Amino acid sequence: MAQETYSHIPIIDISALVNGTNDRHEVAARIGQGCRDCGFFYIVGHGVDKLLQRRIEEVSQQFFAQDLETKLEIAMSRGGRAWRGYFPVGGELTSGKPDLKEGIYFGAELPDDHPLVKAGTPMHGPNLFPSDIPQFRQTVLDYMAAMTRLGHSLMAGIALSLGLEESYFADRYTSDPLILFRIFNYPTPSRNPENESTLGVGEHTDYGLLTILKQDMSGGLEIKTKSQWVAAPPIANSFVCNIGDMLDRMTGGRYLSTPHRVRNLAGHDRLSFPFFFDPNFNAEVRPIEINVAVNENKDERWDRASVHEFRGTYGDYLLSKVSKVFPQLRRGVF
Ligand SMILES: O=C(O)CCC(=O)C(=O)O
Repeated sequence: MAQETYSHIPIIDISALVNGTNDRHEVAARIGQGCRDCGFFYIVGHGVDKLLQRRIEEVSQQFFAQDLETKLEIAMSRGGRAWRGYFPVGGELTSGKPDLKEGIYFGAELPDDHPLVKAGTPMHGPNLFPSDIPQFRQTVLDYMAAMTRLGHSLMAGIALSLGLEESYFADRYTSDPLILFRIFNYPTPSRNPENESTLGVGEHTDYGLLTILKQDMSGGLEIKTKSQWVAAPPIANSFVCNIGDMLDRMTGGRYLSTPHRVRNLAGHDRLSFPFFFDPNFNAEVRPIEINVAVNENKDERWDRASVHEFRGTYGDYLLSKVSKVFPQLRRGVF
């Protein structure tokens, strides 16, 4: 049972980082502390337009309120190798079991004649947008642009927190980041859950560098710190940030990729908007310091896999993960 506390999760005002003032070094130090202590932190003072946040909520509510047949007009099976579009409740298996959520996957909007798309690179291509909600497309594109800017600022802060030059990640991994954006709708678990998981998202860690999550006011996100599940409840106009497996790998386990899950106990649908700011698909992900003692935790990890033993590009890592959570789509994509 999760405890109703978020005392372990720091709330950090990042305005100095966003504005590039001298105080950003203190902000960076607080971020570093959060990454080491629990791998999660809230941010406020981020400067993301409130109207844009309201718009993304509104178009998402409109989308999910439609009947299944209409939503399936942009089904993921139509997104091909770009891995985009809608999946219905039970369509994603985060930790081997169907999640109690429906959602839409987006990424950088790339035209069919983009070289990476022409080359058939998985996870690259055009998005699928509903045709009957006029503001949907532009709102999602505006939101992804705002989150990408925020991701660059936060990664500069994370670099400073590690004693690196501010542009460390941008220079090596994120000048052209792989961005993934998801909109999830979590229905209320049924009263008779015998054949149904009550978990909106099963226990997992995120795959890349940094996740920036907007959640509505329903609650339900839980994180596992020191084997104990702790609630990460909503705080108005904040985002929840957490680091992923690649930053855990790069830092030799000093910055934690912490397991988390979602249970919607609100009694009504819950909306969330995770944005993943990750290394370029073709970037080989290497430890920041070679020969440093690695804090290996594969025996405690949800997937019993070592992020430190992994060798290869971020694309290799990502594809090995997503093909497990969407097994029915795997054959069409690879
Ligand atoms: O919906 C949430 O609050 C979290 C979603 C999540 O954990 C994920 O997409 O990795």
